[in-house]
Amino acid sequence: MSIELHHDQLTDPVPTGRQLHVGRPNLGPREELDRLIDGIYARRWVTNDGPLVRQLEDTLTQRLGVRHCIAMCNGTVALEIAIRALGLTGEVIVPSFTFVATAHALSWQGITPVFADIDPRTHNLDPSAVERVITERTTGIIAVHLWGRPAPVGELQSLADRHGLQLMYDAAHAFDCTVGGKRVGGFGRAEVFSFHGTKFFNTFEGGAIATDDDELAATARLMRNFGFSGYDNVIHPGTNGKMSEVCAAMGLVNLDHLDTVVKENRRAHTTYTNLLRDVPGVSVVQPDPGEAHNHQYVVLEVDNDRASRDGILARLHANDVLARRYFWPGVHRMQPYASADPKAGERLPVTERLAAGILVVPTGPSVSDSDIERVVSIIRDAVDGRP
Ligand code: T4K
Repeated sequence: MSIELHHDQLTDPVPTGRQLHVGRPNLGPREELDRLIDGIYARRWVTNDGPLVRQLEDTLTQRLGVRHCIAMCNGTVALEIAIRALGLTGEVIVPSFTFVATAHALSWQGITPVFADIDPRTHNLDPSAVERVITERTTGIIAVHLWGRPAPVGELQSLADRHGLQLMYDAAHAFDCTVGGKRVGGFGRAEVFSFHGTKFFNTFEGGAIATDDDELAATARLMRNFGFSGYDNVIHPGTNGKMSEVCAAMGLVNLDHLDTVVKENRRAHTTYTNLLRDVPGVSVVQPDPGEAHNHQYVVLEVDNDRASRDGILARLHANDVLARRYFWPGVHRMQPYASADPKAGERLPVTERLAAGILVVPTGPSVSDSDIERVVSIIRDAVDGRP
């Protein structure tokens, strides 16, 4: 396969230091982190199942209401380990409208991701579309709780049970979100979180597998540390998926301040919703009522018949607002998937339409209401065709 490298002017603007970003890290107080780092220095224990990682795992296990939470070096490796620990092979059904890691975690280990279309309202896997692509090679489904909105967990579980398939979740966006009042973390055989710096809850880099399955948890723990059971006893294939102590320290600090982050995220979401209400062709995606939500992303849906998503994006970038068109163009149009199945788009009409119309705008505690007023006035000018 030949590798095509290119620099896209629209999505790779030159950094100026004045920009408003999507994905600004939420960092808890420096003094609290310093105190934990002092302990790391005192113990001279920096990784390999250290005390801060264990403390983080215990805290997360309780918070998520699951039996096990296994901290990992990042969400992608956590996905790879969960996939392998579940014994998935052959074909696994995933959405294409997601970050590429969902599919890469499969193809990296020789499993074929098969893309199913999504629900136009929720942006999550549509169970009937999933059912249409099941074959005799299918062994599982990985659903994504996109933007933190939980996938249809009940319908997907009955579908998986009916066809004898494994079901797991990519919960990278859904920390502290609920479905039917129950926190994401305990659905399917396993749920995988990302604690990357850009996420609602971050450990700089990090991730975790949450599960109620004792055997799966034990296997994942072995796989995370090269399959070691004791000092020189390797009893399982494995890799290096360990979280470091400094990452766990950041996580422990950040966990104590998530209430403030969610309040600020909600404030920003409400401000965008109110200010964009009368802008034709642009709407703010709303979470399900009555459920807890982290509001990590403010997602705009642009109706390209009435406004131009890419026109708005170019105008925002020209004004130092680094909005993102996540998850353009859809994983099925990325390599190696585009070459493997060039016609996949024909069975993914909703994915194709949404990928062309979504815009994610800067939010979070570092984005003030007056920043949002500025962002919205740029959007309004772009839609109205004003220079
Ligand atoms: N599954 C799903 C559904 C995911 O969304 C992700 C990750 C994964 C799995 C895999 O989890 P990890 O292996 O990453 O734990 C970013 C993140 O790197 C990625 O974690 C995330 N999803 C994805 C949605 O966003 P990029 O390629 O957009 O990153 P980048 O470098 O362009 O940064 C994004 C924005 O954040 C920019 O506006 C700059 C800003 N930023 C970023 C960093 C790292 C900062 O302001 N400070 C920072 O330190 O992927």
